[in-house]
Amino acid sequence: MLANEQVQEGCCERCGTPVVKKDLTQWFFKITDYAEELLSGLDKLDWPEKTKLMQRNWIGKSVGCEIEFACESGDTFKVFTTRPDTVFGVSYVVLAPEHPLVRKLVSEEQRAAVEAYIENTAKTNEIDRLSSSREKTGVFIGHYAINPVNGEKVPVWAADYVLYSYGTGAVMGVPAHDERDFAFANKYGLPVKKVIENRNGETVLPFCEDGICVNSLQFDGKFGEEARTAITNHLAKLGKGERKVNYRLRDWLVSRQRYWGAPIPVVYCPHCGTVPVPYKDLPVKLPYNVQFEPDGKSPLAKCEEFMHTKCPVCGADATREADTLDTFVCSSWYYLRYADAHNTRAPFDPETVNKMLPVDKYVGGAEHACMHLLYARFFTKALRDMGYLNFDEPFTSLVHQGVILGPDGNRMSKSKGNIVSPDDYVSEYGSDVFRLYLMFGFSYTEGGPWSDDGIRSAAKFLERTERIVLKAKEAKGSAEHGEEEHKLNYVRNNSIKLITRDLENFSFNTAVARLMEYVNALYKYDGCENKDAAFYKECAADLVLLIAPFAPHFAEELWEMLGKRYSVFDQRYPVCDESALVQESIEYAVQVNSKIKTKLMIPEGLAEEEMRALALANDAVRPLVEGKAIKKFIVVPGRLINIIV
Ligand code: ANZ
Ligand code: ZN
Repeated sequence: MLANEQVQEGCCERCGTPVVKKDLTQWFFKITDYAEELLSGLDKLDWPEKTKLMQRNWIGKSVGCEIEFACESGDTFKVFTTRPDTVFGVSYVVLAPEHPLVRKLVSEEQRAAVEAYIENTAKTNEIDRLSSSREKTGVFIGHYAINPVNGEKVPVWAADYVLYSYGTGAVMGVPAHDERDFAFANKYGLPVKKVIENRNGETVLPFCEDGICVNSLQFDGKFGEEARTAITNHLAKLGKGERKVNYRLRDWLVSRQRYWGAPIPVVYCPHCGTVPVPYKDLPVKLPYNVQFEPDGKSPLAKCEEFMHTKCPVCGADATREADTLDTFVCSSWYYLRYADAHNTRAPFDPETVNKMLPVDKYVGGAEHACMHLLYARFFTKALRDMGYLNFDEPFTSLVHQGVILGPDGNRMSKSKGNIVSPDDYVSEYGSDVFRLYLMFGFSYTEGGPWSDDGIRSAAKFLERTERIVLKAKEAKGSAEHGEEEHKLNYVRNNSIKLITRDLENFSFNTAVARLMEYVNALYKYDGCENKDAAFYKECAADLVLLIAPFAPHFAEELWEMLGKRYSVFDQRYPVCDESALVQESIEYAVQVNSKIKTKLMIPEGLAEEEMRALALANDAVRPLVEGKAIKKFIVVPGRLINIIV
């Protein structure tokens, strides 16, 4: 998993153990081995589309072809292209200035210019080099290469718009069909040769879309993908090319010259080279006695007691790795430790973790899209392949929370002076009111501006809730169940049903709105002359259970006040009684052959099919219709059913 540059094989001089000797460079994780799986795995994740797209772009898969060009010197190099269908239009090739062939092939006349160009390139960064607005520069190296499809001699240039770290670090220049190459060719007077045409015949250069091949010998007339496949196959037959998939994703450089971070558990022995710290000596702990002068050196490198150690293989004096790991390394697997936090023998026990995980709902900021969320996915896959995990993805479902803005609608910041401090509100209103407002005042995934009015109305709502629960507790009476009870029971069950659904969807603001409706319904019932006190208390108890996730301390107190057993959180969350949701019933007169036989309560809005079943099954009707063909079934909505047999 760990890779390090400049690898040398060797053996420990004392014990003969084969070891890998490496220079003190930096450590990488080989995340690129997982590029394809990290990409394809996204499809099955329940994550925001935007975040998945960011990861897709970050991984940056591109399917194309590597084509080999031979030089006059006999050297060869490969270019990576996504447009092999344009290979007959190559009028020059470009090597990244860092490409080793540049110095090797450069002619005597061009040497000084090329050296100066290489030196200049070293001062620029990748982002600038790739910028499309930046003027393209380059230098002819005084050497030529041969186009493998037509034997044409094309000049070799060095230019910094080609990155050494991507693809093969070399590009074929096709000015007629690539914006960048077009600008470059115009600037340096290189030929522009059209090899792709628009279907409608009007081809304005540079023409960069898919089109029909022209000036391309046997490939003339082929279009887009078909042409690319045919030319790639042709090149493969010549032994000059092959299909190739490239990824933008780079290996993960994890070495940091910092104190804060997990030490890299590696020891350098003069005899054995690079030796991993054995499992029994893990974790390597950070020393306390460190100096933090900003002198560009790792703080650990200056801590003698940390640095000096013994080689775990041969016991000789050895030194520790002075760098620490990128802190994203820790956040890539902390979720596994959560499931087994008290384990003193190992980071986690696979059996425990496999039972509990993956995480079925993960909440975090969208800014983590391409770092934490990608690294954690990589770690999960790597640990799976090492036999520790039996799942492929760490977070099955992901939600990004929104941001609470300052009252002025801007992101809170000291410089804008718009910071809202939770502590001030918690001490004035309590944490439950604060929490309830956060739930009610914003869409969870969108956030929005803070409002003092909003928090005041949250406080009022809890007061109103407390009063109605008290009233329910004190209520008297044992009224028969009638319309009022029916109505309240409807709102109660409807609230349970919709709040449960809202909670699952992270739609907390609508859930609180439904709680408010339910409280209103309770007040309405409280105004009734005759009440069923037992039923009323049941309804109030459900309200307390429903509100508990939003205002936990408050709910616990109300629960106690109702005389219920501690704790409100040990109770079952209310479950909707679907039968209570059946709409009000209307009395229908039921006739058979136009003579009234009975009366029937039929729920409002029932489909005719179901009405028919109800009517025919009725005890007064069944004997009269059984075994007979029903000629007509007449419904007068809200009043009457007439069955003609
Ligand atoms: C010839 C060509 C003709 C190209 C044409 C495009 C259009 P993506 O999709 O990002 O992978 N390229 C290849 N390696 C490069 C490097 N190291 N630095 C800069 N550019 C590089 O882009 C692939 C295309 O980017 C390749 O296809 C190559 O230009 C360029 F009409 O090859 B193309
Ligand atoms: Zn050793």
